[in-house]
Amino acid sequence: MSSPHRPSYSHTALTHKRTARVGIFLIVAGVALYALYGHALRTAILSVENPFGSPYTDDIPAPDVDWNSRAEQVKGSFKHAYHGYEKHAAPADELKPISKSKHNPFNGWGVTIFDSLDTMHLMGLKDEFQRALTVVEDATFAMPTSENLYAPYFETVIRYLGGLLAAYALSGERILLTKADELAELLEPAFNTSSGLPHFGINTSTGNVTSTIDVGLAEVASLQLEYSYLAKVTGKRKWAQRSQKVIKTLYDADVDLTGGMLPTRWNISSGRPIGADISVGGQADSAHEYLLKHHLLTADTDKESLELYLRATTHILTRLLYVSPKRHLLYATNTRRPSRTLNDWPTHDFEHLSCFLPGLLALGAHSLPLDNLQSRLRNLPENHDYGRAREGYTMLGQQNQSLKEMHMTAAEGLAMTCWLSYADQPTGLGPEIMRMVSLVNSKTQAALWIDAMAKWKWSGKRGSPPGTGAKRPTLSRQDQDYIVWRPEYLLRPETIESFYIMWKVTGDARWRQRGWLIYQAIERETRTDAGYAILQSVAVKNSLKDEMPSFFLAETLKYLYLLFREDDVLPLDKWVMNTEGHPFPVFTPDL
Ligand code: DMJ
Repeated sequence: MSSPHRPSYSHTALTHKRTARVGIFLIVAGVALYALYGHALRTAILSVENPFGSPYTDDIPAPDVDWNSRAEQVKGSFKHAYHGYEKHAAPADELKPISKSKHNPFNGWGVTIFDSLDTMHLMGLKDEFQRALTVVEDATFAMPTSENLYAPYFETVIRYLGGLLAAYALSGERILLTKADELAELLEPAFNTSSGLPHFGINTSTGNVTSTIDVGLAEVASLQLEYSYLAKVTGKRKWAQRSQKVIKTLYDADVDLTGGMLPTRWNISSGRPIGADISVGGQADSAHEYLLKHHLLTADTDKESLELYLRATTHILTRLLYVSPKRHLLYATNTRRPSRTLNDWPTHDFEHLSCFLPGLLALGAHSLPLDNLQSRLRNLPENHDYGRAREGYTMLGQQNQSLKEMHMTAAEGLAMTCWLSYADQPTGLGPEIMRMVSLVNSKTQAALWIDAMAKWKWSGKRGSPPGTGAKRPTLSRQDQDYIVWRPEYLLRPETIESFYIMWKVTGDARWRQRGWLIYQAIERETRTDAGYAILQSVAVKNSLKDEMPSFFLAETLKYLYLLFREDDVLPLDKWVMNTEGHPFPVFTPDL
């Protein structure tokens, strides 16, 4: 007889089975949920709401701020980072700032040195610059080990070639140009494609190239500045032809499906786009940037790139900008289009990488005759017929604001969201990706910015345009209107880069002060004995990770330094920065 207090064996077995099934279900569900929401979950668990108090009280600078002394402090930070690299890692690529060791993610040729050359020159660090030149003199650009089978073409161009050329432009040191030309020769196998779009990677020792045919837009279309300038200073026509062929391939491509904007994936054999996904961030960012910048660098002579830029920005302003439901944050989404017949699907992700966009829009609004394009273009935007491009342009024209104002309004709103992405965090540093909350309930949802602008106009233009105006930072996750989707802070430059241009274009000192607050957060949260380290999470104090990317010295610290310096070292109408923050002087092409 079984005891009344003890369940029978079979009952126990059944209960165990059920418990096991429930357990397995919970584990599977847990794994699935973690895979889907892992980053956000980690942030939510690890962060305690407002554990450190808001780091920001005021973004209006005191009238007596000594900006030059702030620039000097940034120079001190650069020295700390570079000396740490020299001591523990040189001549390898990058410093590991916690373990005080080194690693070689970019061919092992000393990328931190090449990427830092022009920043050192601008900061007047003569000894460091001379020491770096000795490494440049010895460079052979051979692949050092079998681990580094291929030099990634894009990274090699923007960091090494761009770094050499900008340092040459600033210093006139001939060896820098000689080495730039040598490197470009070694990269030549990349252009062994009928489209003129480069291969993803090259082995500079053997001439072998990667076999991938499907390559990201940024990787195939971010070389025009470097090659056109190289042609100018060497007098070699073939470098100009490399750049021109890429522009022609992009210009001739059928981009009806994406409203005239360049999609994210490209077939380097046919020179045609693959699919119709669009991004202003990862995989695409610098290609959009080079459309405007190549037009400006070539003293406004490259009309095709300008036309492509107008198509891209028209699509961005009318289809990719949204205003969040509660806090009215302006953001730029990426879109996916799974097949020709389906509609674009907005991801509502706003990436740190996309925070270059406000600066780009402001630079365009400042430099282009946006409301008098006849003076510059034969094929005017209103005559375009790339799917919805003409429709988009008409929509912009109906806003009762000049095109210049529209571009500047968008720039201001986007830069504000990029700023809040920093100011809202306990560390004061911005995450890699925010996923914007697009739907609260049927009445409260994100709106296309262009629709919100039209509504604002018809209701009498009360208050500031949608997505702009003063907004207070908040540490309350509920009020933020976004989820921190990827919580890392990678010492990236884009937000500071945009503040620099916003400051130059608007003269509004709040952009400088916001830059100062971010600089203080970098010092407080990321500094180590040997340099500066990226963070695993912007919500977690001391979540340092052992990496110091070279773009921190090439861009983040350079833009901070330039933002604070009182004199105009690189006037916007005379110098154009490549996507790695390397400045080239404006010139008229003769090749
Ligand atoms: C840099 O290498 C360049 O700015 C590039 O265009 C994007 N990624 C990094 C910085 O975030």
